[in-house]
Amino acid sequence: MTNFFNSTQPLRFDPEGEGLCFRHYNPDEVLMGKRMEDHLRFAVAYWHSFAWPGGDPFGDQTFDRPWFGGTINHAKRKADVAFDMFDILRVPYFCWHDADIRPEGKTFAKSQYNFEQIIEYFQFKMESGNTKLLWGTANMFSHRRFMSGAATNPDPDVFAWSAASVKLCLDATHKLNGENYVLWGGREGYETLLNTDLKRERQQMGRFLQMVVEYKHKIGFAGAILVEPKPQEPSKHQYDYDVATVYGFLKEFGLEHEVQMNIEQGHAILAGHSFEHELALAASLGILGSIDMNRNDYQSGWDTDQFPNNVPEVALAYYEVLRAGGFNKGGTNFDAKLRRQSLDPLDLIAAHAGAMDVCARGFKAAAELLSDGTLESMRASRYAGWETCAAKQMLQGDLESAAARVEVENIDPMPRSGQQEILENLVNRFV
Ligand code: XUL
Ligand code: CO
Repeated sequence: MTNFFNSTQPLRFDPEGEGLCFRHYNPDEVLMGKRMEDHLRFAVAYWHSFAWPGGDPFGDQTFDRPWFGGTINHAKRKADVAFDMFDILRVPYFCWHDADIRPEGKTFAKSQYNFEQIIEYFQFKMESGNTKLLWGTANMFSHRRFMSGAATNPDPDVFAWSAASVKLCLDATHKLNGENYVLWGGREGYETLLNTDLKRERQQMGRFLQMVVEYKHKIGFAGAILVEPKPQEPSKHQYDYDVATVYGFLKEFGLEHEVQMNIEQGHAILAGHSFEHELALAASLGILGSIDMNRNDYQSGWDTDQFPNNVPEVALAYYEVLRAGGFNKGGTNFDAKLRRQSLDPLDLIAAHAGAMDVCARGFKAAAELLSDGTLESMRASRYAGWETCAAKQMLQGDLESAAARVEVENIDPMPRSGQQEILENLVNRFV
C-alpha cells in the first residue's frame, strides 16, 4: 500500500451516504439475473489516470505525481498507486498501453526488458488482488517513429517495429489472462492525400490485422481482438473511421468473424453519430465487443475524454448493449481523464466513483426499459407486416414477382405514424 490516497479503504455503497461512496453502483445488486458488477465490468484506463501529465496544446504538465520520473522504480510505484486505486474503487478490470506502464528504453530490447519487468510486477499484484485485465494494447502513435503511421507507414521498418510491439503486448495480455486485445490506429490515416498512397496503406493495414489474428490463434489467446474506430484526431483522416467503415474493411480482408469493435462514446460523436447508433450497428453486424465510456465537450468539437455524466445518454447506450445480450468478454473502460486543474488524489477517486454511479443509473434505467418491454413491442409491431408469409416470400423472390403484387393484390399502402414523440416520452419515464 502507498500513502498516495491516505486510505485504501474500499468505497462502500450507501445511497444516503456523505462524502465519497457509491450512491447508485451496488456491485452485488442483481438485475436481469446478473450482478451489476458482472454486467458493467468496469475498467480503469492506466494512460489517463496514471500516465497523463495534465498538459494541453497551450500548457505543460500540471500534475505532480511521485511516480513521474522514467525509471523502473517510478513505474513500479505507479503500479502500486494504480492497484491501490483499483482496490478503493473495487473495479474488476484495468487496461493499458505498453507506453503507459514502462519507461521507454533507448533500444527496442531495453524497452522490452522494462516492459517485461512491469508485466511480472502486474502478475504478482494481480495474484493477490481482485483486478483483472480487460485489455492490453500497443501505443503506436505517441513516439515520433510512428508519426507517419504504424502498419500503414511508408517505411517498412516501422511496420516491422509495429509487429514487434503488438507481438510483445499480445504475449503480455495473454500472460495476464487479458480478456481482449485492442488496436486503435490513431496514426493509421493521413495528414494530406498529396503524399499518401491510400490503396497501399489500406492493404498494409489489412495484412497487419490478419497477421495479428494469425498470431493470436498460434499462441492460443482466447480473448477477442478489438478494433477501436475513430474518424480523425490525431490524423486528419483515420482509416478506421466508424463502425460501418471498419466492417467494410474487415470484410475486405476476411476478418469479419475474427475481429470485433471497441466503441468509444466520444469517437462516435466525432464521426457524426450517436453512441447508441454505433453500438446498435455493431450489434446488428455481430461485432459488438467492448466500450470506452467517456464524453466530449459538445462545444469544443474535439476528443476531450471527460468522465461521463449524462445519465439519459448512458442509458440509451446500455440499452443497446443489453438488447444485444450484454457484454461477453467486453466491459466498460473509462477512457476518460481528469481536467488538468483537478490536481488532488481525491479528484481521481471522485471522477471514477461518480462515473461508476452515472453508469449504474443509466444501466438500471436501461434494464427497466428493456424489462418493461413496451419499447420493444412497439418496435416489433411497426414491422409486423414483415412477419407474414407473403412478405417473407417476397424477399425470396425476384423484383418482378414483388412488383406483380401491386396489381394482383390491389395494394395501396397507408402511411402509419412512427410515434417518435410517444417513444421519447416512454423513454423519459425510465431515465
Ligand atoms: C484515443 C483512444 C485510445 C484508445 C486506445 O482517442 O481512445 O486511448 O482507447 O489506444
Ligand atoms: Co478509447
